[in-house]
Amino acid sequence: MAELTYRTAGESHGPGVVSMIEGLPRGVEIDDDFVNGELRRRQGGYGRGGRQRIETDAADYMGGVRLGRTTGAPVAILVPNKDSRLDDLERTPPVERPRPGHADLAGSLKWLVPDCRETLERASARETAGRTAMGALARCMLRMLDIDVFGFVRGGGPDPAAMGDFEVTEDNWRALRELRDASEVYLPDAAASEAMIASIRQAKIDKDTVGGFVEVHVFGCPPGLGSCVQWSDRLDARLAYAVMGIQAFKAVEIGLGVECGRRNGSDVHDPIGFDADRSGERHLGFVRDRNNAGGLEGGMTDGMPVVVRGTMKPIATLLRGLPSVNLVTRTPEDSQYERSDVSAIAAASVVAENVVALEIARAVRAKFGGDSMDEVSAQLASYLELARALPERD
Ligand code: EPS
Repeated sequence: MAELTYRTAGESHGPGVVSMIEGLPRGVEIDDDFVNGELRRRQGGYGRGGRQRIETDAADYMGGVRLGRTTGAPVAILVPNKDSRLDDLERTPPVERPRPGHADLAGSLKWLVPDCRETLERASARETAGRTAMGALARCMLRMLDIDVFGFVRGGGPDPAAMGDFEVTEDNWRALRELRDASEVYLPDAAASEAMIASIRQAKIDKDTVGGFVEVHVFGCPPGLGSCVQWSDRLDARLAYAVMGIQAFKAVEIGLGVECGRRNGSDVHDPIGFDADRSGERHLGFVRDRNNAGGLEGGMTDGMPVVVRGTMKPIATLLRGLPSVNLVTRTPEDSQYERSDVSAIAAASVVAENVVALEIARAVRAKFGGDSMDEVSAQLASYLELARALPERD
């Protein structure tokens, strides 16, 4: 069926992260190097903790794949955990001093247990290995339709110099991707990258943590993905849902985002032009000289690149602890330390890139239907042809 859904199960120190994605058509060519490359990138980045030296994440397909291609059946993926010790009570001791900012306290109250262990095991961002693998698979489908997704870290932390000052366009994103891949924090601006690394290094010395901003750009979306007819089908809403659903995210913006509230309409909305010579492009010739809308108007793609930005708070596990309360004695104590990251912003950019891809893929499946990649490609081509002939119709 053409409805794409995706779910995960698994704890940070359980046997593994299990994912299931349903609704991919038959015939998606799985690029193993790409999928496993995304999993490796998610494990990386300056400021990561000791766990990533233990794990070597890779996708193990348990269903829905044959001879390197999707069959149209649900795809089940296992990313095994090497640091599996959930039932070893000595190695997974109780956590009774909740970390402010983590799921610990809310989960303890929700499930009525003074030990935060089970809550934190599932709340852990280890789960994002599953969404990354599924998103990478969705991108294998999108690439077959000439839709590309590019994510990176824009900056973060207290130092203003740790913000990349560059524009992302259809023409420069591949070059930026090389710069990103040369940066230890996945920030495609050498000076800002150095400043951000310095902030993370200092935070480590101070037993503190660092958050930041990630950005995802999607190139090649045809117009009309998503819908204005029902709130839950608005693609901007779905993208916000998906990005906000990443652990530790506190804000999501589309295009100009929060800045829209400070400007008048003439300074926000993107004037529409028409250039017949460019009707072969995904915007069908309806050109814009800016993209404040972030490629989404009325909850639908307009043919311009889709631009999503997310804000990640600093990791809640501070080596120096924060004021908290012991859930058993109810007396004030500092929060408990569990091995963690000083910053996971680089990893978060990989997760954001891949969850955005999942939502774009979901919208593609909803609009073009079909059971096989051949059918999806034919439907897309036929829709673009009809849309180009728009002035001749009615
Ligand atoms: C993570 C693995 C975890 C944490 C991190 C994400 O490993 P461990 O707890 O064994 O050190 O480093 O989890 C969190 C940020 C969190 O909030 O729990 C991973 O693989 O991404």
